Amino acid sequence: MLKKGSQNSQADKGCSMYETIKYSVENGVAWLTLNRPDKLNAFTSQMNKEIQKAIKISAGADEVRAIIVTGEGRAFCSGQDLSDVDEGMNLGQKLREDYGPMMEQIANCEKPIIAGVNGVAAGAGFSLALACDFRLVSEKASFLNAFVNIGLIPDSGNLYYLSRIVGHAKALELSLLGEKVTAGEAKNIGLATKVIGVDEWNEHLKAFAENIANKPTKAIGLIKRYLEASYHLSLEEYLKEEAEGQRIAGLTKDYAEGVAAFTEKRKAHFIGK
Ligand code: T3D
Repeated sequence: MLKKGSQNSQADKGCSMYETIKYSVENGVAWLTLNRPDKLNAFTSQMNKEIQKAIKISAGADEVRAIIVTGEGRAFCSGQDLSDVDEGMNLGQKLREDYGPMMEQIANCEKPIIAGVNGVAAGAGFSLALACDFRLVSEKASFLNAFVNIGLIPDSGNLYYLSRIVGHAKALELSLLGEKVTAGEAKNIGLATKVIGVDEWNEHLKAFAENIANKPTKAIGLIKRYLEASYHLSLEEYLKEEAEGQRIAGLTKDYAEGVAAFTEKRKAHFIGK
């Protein structure tokens, strides 16, 4: 059986434990807002760890059935804080210690994660948006694979996700040229799930997240797990794993509710169990 990373079962709604992000839970949705607007929400080591913690808590909390990651102010995230790096720094070590664990935490989370891309997403901020399951994009937002502009390679899983989402040729183009992608182009190349007008931003983001939070959460987690596994397994191995996944889904209360609702010709009320 395919296993995902261990998750904390402790629910925590308080914001007081965070300094670089804001965290709250409402109507089954955890809102994780990057909160360094004067630096366009650039990552620091502390922010990497706080995001990791908030995702872990959300993953283990029964009342959370969807997660939104968004940014405070005019940006989503401008990537690594470039005022917080020293010449000669071991960037490989920084990735292993800060970015890698954060990206693994996101990848292992079986709850749906929505990037609410409210403004520019650059460098590792772009990678963060790519790692999410959906990218809801404000019409004033943009994406920038900024790494090449400062002599680095795209990191934090960027090439892994980007090539899967937009294909090899487009991933190479965005990574080698390091030019901004507008919200409209992001939609055309399959990077944006949906582009939202500025006036409808909050309302639409909330509605999208609450809609998915009301779906059968266990099945959603299994779908995420098995889609990812499909890239690494032979068809024979995959079909064996898939049967195990469906065995698990078939034991959930939500499956029973889904069938009952169909039979009774009513809307299903899923509880995420
Ligand atoms: O290095 C390692 O540790 C390894 C890991 C690397 C991961 C990475 O993410 S590498 C890539 C790092 N990010 C970038 O290279 C992007 C840098 N930023 C930009 O290219 C532009 O700021 C944006 C395209 C994101 C936005 O442009 P614009 O014109 O809207 O805003 P701005 O005027 O450039 O920035 C506004 C302020 O935010 C400005 O500060 P000031 O002058 O008002 O005091 C600017 O310095 C600051 N800011 C923007 N991005 C960063 C930043 N400060 C620190 N780090 C940033 N990444």
